[in-house]
Amino acid sequence: MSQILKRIWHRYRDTSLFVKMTIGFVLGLIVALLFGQQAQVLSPIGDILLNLLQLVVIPIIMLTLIDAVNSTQSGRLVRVASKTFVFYLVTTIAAVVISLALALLVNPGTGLQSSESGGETPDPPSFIDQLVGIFPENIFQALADGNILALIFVSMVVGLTLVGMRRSSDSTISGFGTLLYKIVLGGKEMTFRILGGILQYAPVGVFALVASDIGSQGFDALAALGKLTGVVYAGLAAQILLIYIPLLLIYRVPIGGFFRTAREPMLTAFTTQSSSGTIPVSLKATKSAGILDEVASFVVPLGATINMDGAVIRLGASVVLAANIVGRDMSMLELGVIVLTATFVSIGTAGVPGAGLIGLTILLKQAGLPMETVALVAGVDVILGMGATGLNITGDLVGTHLIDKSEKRFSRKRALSKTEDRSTS
Ligand code: DAS
Repeated sequence: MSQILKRIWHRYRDTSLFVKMTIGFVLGLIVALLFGQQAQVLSPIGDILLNLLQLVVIPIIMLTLIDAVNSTQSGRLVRVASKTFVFYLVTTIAAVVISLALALLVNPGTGLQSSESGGETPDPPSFIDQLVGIFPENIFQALADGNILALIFVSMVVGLTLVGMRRSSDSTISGFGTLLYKIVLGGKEMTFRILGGILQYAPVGVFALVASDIGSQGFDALAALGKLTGVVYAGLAAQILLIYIPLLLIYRVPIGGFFRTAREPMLTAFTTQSSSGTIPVSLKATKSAGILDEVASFVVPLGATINMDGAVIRLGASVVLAANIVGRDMSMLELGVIVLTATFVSIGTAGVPGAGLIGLTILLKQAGLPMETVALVAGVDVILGMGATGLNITGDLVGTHLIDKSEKRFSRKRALSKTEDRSTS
């Protein structure tokens, strides 16, 4: 008996994670269709997966970033950071523009009326508050809040301090530095091993999440908001086809190779609806794809926090829906303001399930549109959130691949010019 169980376990363990997760996804969909609301009983099994992924997010971000800062030159760090910000800003603006253009073409929401109240509207976090929040007064509070920007800041400070200690001319201090760095490396290895174990549970969690989330959402709302859902999914596809794939081609990143690396994180994001929970899976994928550690460890967590192309696509389309419900024609100026506001709202939106609805509340308030749309859109939140989160992560991974490619080119060029200098002197 134990031999049979062992064999089944080995078979399961050796099957690719993507295949296992796809099977979990399909089975979850079948259960949702068969049992509808009743499938919600499975939600604790899915919540365990979300919790386990969140459990390793903080140590993985901190340890990989501290290691990256220690194994790279400061010039590269500054270059990577600037490229990351430019890439994320440009692709997010492109995403809102695509979504608004599609939504204005199809006009979702005409003929619809919202009935329920959207409830209290939270005040949008100001840009200054978000900026100040990057510098935490209490590291434990920042960790407990899952404040990833603060975490990135603290990890960079710790990493740079360790670099200074290791280079110190005082042998005691450099000894401490080396010891602490070894602990970081050991901790990183340990965390990735734990993640490997968690991912064995992922297919079961994915099955339960899909069954309970899709089952609880029901399909009536989908029929009523079919146009909105169609616009959002068309926008997600357009972002991949018109922005990501051309960029990958320009940078000569093989498309097949990219999607092979990205498919596990994409499926994890799609099924868990959590960009932040997907960070460990993305980092594992980029590691096995040979992406520079110093690139992935910075670009991936930052992207999961501030780069939300999928979220802005659903925000843009939902705003047009809200305007159509009240029969308001938006001017070019209003649309321009929405592009900018949606970009900032997405930067401040947490990478957790349902975050898109909070972002929408803030955006509608800013645009002076009816808050009740939130209650209406909530009917398809899971369906939209799945696609949006999947694209959010795809955008982060495209950025990671492009920046990795450009950094590798830069290093090659520099090495070449150094050899030329040496041979001419
Ligand atoms: N769930 C959010 C995320 O994790 C995106 C969204 O809800 O739009 O990225």
